[in-house]
Amino acid sequence: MRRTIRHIPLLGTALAPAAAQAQGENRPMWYLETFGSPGNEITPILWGLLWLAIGVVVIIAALVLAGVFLKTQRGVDMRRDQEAVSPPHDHSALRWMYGGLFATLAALSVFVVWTMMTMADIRQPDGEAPITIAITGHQWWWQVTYLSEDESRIFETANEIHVPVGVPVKFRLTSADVIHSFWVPAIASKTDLIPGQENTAWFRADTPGVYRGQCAEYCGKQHANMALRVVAESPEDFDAWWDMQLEPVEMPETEVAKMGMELFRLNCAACHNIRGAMAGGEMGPDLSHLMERTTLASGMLPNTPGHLSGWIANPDVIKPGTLMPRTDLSGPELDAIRAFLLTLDQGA
Ligand code: HEC
Ligand SMILES: [Cu+2]
Repeated sequence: MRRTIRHIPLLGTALAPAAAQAQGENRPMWYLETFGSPGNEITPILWGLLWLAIGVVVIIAALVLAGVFLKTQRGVDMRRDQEAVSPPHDHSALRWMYGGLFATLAALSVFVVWTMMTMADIRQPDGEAPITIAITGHQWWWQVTYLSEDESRIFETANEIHVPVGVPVKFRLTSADVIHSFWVPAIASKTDLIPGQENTAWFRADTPGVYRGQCAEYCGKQHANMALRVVAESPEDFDAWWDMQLEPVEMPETEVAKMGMELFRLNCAACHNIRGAMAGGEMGPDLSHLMERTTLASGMLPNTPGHLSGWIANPDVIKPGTLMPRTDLSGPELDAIRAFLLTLDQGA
């Protein structure tokens, strides 16, 4: 028993998949152990409340048991002594009630003060946050815009958010349709994305890795499939990734990919933009450098040629209710579009 109790604070470490321990590995939705701020400041409160709750249950259970047993020993035997049917008031019982009230107030006051101090502490990052990312929630994907004072360095991507480790990043959060909520539990708490309003948040990832996030406010049929990934990498890798995003995509070389590009322009560009290749709409995710993303459809599918084919042929079968329509293209036409999409890698 003692062993079990001693290990409970380490549950976070014990239960997380072993792979997550290695540097730069995938980390699942997990909030008992955090890898950055403000999660690092908030998680001790969670553990504190958990231990408090466990303590309350144990103490109450002990008191109830004590009450039961003490009562049997001291209790009145009504069969033998009819006079004692209503025992005299025992005012000493009040001591227990006042004691309990005081203990509750004291414990909760500690948590109120601790929570308020933590809230004040995490309102702003310690120091400058040099990077600002605007995120717009859509049913059911994340539009991600990297902002910069230098307009030529602004770009857009979707669903996968790269950040440098050790550097605070600010977020400006809004929604294009209904209320969503931005949540990457291993690094930060939730912030809602509300249509017509801009909320701000920040976080700093301290350990390289890929952290799974999730929309945390029910937003319709595919809410559960509105995942996101935070890729925390070294500042050098992050800068290289940003520079890569600014590269225009290479024009397709093969005949089939060229045909695919034309078909894309006709059938898909109304909703999808590809920087440097064609100006497109904003109804769907920006597909510039699509092949540099590891997943499709907001974390639903690994980004492989097979899944890409399946998705563009029949998005509604994979993600029922998705706002990407099925197009009436023939097999060869879809193959051509896929050949074009597969060229959207690092670029020149
Ligand atoms: C009416 C707008 C619309 C049209 C037309 C459209 N799409 Fe989409 N597309 C979307 C939306 C919305 C999503 C996001 C779906 C989701 O994740 O729920 C999406 C997602 C995608 C994705 C996944 C991107 C990612 O990073 O997850 C690909 C690839 C894609 N579309 C390709 C295409 C191709 C190819 C065509 C043309 C055959 C096309 N789309 C036509 C709206 C559209
Ligand atoms: Cu949602």
